[in-house]
Amino acid sequence: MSVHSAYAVACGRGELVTPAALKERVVVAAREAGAGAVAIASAEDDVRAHQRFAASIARDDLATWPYDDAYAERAASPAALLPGAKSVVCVAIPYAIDAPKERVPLSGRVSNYAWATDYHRYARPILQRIASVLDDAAGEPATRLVCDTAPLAERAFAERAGLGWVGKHTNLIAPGLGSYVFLGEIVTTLELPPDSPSKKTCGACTRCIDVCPTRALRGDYTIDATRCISDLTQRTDAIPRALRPLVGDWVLGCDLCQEICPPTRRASPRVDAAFAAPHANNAFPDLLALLRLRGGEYKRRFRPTAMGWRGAALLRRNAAVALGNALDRATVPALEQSLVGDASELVREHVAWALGRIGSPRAYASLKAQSERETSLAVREEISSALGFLATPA
Ligand code: B12
Ligand code: SF4
Ligand code: SF4
Repeated sequence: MSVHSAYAVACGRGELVTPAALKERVVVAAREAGAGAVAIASAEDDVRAHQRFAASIARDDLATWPYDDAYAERAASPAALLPGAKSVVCVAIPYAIDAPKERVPLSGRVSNYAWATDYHRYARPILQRIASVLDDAAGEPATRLVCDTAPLAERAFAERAGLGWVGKHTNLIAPGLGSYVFLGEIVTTLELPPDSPSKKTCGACTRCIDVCPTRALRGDYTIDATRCISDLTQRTDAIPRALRPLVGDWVLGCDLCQEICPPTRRASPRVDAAFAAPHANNAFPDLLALLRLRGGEYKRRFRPTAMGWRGAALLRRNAAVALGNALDRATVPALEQSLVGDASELVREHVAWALGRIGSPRAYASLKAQSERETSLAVREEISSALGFLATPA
């Protein structure tokens, strides 16, 4: 009998511990480290999760992601991450904190998960603390940590562990904590008694589906991620023109389907102050300042947060879209400056769109002037489209 699958595993400190007692230690360590909930799943391959993931790839729901069927298969198999995996310890870390009270005019919205501490950094010590209990029991490394950092269908395993249920908005809802929770896992070669899946469901509720501005949620627990504002504001190429008006004032992520979700609204989890926005500007950034954002300030303000993943140009692009949607003629001079001076083609494209959407005589004149000196084909095409739109009688 291997030490990793026995009813009693040899503890690194020389004692014997039963799987049930080891599980108890894991639960205590998770609570002490700050997890809102912890539950155990068996590490057997999840055939249904693989099928659902493969189906979503086949529908092109994840076309903006580099996923293929081989990835989907790996994501459903903890043993592909850690050979000999027996159990997956799943934790939920609550992060939702009330929005700052002040909001300046012409500000954008950032999703709650990106206001403060980057969750990858926050989760790591929690997962390490739990893993050390298991490694210690095995007397050798017996764990692999995951928090959005490796191919693993995190929601599927959290659901199998009974941490909660996957709602129609496709987020895991943990009873008492709601869906504003990050997920993290410790895959281990040790056998721990698994917990049972939750019996709760969304029932007849359809609130998240009705509120989604882009119709990304189908209602059958699937999502077309290419329509989701969270994806649109994070993709590194152009946001499809038809979807830009629907992005509204979001400049990173979107919380609409969770804000409206009854079990999430009812929940009142204890949330670490590390997730509070250090300044109202992190939750509601000034759009004109964001349009001017450059490297130094970007690193200082956003690098410690989940807004700091994809570079300043992406945030300037998103500011341009939100300004286009704000339809405020007073922003035209600032947009005009960006159209002429922003070094990023991607940003200039979206600025051209914003000017076209605002459609004032000065916006028209700036587009016309830039159409004669613009060297990028993509931006010239965007300018033509904006001018064509403006030339169309209302
Ligand atoms: C790609 C990705 C995205 C994409 C695609 C999202 C999606 N729903 O697939 C985009 C950019 C849109 C996105 C957005 C967000 N994301 Co994201 N994202 C991921 C990532 C990296 C992979 C998800 C994935 O594999 N999707 C493919 C689908 C097919 O797999 P899945 O969602 O895991 O689905 C499984 C289960 O839902 C289940 N299932 C599916 N259908 C059904 C049907 C039934 C009936 C049942 C019972 C089960 C079930 O089986 C599926 C296959 O394994 C994960 C991290 C990870 N490795 O898991 C984070 C993750 C899912 N994201 C997370 C977060 C916080 C968000 C946002 C809330 C951020 C924001 N505010 O903007 C939004 C939420 C938007 C939304 N409504 O989903 C958290 C979710 C936490 C939670 N409570 O569920 C994760 C787990 C990261 C983490 N470690 O905390 N995300
Ligand atoms: S995060 Fe926003 S865009 Fe994405 S599914 Fe939810 S409501 Fe729709
Ligand atoms: S809003 Fe309703 S349908 Fe959507 S996830 Fe929440 S409970 Fe489920």
